Amino acid sequence: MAESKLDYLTQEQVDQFRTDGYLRLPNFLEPDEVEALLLRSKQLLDNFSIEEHPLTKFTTGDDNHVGDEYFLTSGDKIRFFLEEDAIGPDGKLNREKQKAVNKIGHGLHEQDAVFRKVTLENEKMKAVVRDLKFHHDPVALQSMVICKQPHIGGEVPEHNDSTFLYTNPPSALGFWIPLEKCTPENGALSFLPGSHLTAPITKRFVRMPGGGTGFEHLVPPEEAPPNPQGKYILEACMPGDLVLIHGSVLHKSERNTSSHTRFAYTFHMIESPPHAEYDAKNWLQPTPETPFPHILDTPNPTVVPVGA
Ligand SMILES: O=C(O)CCC(=O)C(=O)O
Repeated sequence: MAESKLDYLTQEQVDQFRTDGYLRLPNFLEPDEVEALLLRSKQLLDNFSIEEHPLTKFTTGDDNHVGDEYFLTSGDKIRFFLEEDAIGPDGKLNREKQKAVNKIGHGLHEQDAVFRKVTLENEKMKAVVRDLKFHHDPVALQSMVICKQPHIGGEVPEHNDSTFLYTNPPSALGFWIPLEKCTPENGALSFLPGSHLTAPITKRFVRMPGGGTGFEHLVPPEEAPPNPQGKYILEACMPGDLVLIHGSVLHKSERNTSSHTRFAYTFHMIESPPHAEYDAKNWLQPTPETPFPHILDTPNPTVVPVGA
């Protein structure tokens, strides 16, 4: 296929994303943009009311994923999910609220001007989206600040994003921007390169008919292929880098054992109809007031599919 003109990425970067299923773009944001995001994240932590908070913890295991109303209605709001280890046996916070939050989500890109600017009003971001040709007409689905608090910042086990942000066909694409240096000690992300080509999406995270959330199998569990094995690559990152994450690539992050936070801003895009279907089973639902915002002013005329 003839290569078309690229606006931000090089053809080598596009090819690397297609081969590995992820791509780190150093220095994507300017230092003042990173500073603004970090400052705003800290202001949000300072300003939220812990007295009115339901003490919802953010858990990521297969058996105990978060699924209460506070979580399920957070798609168009700015809400605060707590580290499991920040709540003591008495059910109360065991540290100051600023050091207890696992993540802030899931409507930062809509509700907050600082996050909106880098997500929806960012010409460089749009250029990356055009160059990747991953989606015809992407919409922003959700956004989060992941805090990875010192000592208690929980591990994120091996997963792929299209399981949690499901469309038919799968189309999730993650944008992950460290706001602080990410090291092996503070829980940098690591990836299984190429796993997006061999690990199909076999289950999806849904609202359960009886309430809460759980997984629906897309193939019978006994027929689901085991996750591919291989060598994970740890991506140490600097503030302002952008890591693009294919929705099928396996990735994870370890517990933060250091005494420093590891703030990162991340958001996800999905394809929109008629190219992909987003249904009512998904945990995150758009509302009439806040439909998922489109990213591109003009949809990509062609896309180049990649993945299992
Ligand atoms: O920031 C992290 O540690 C994990 C992020 C992640 O895995 C995701 O957003 O899919």
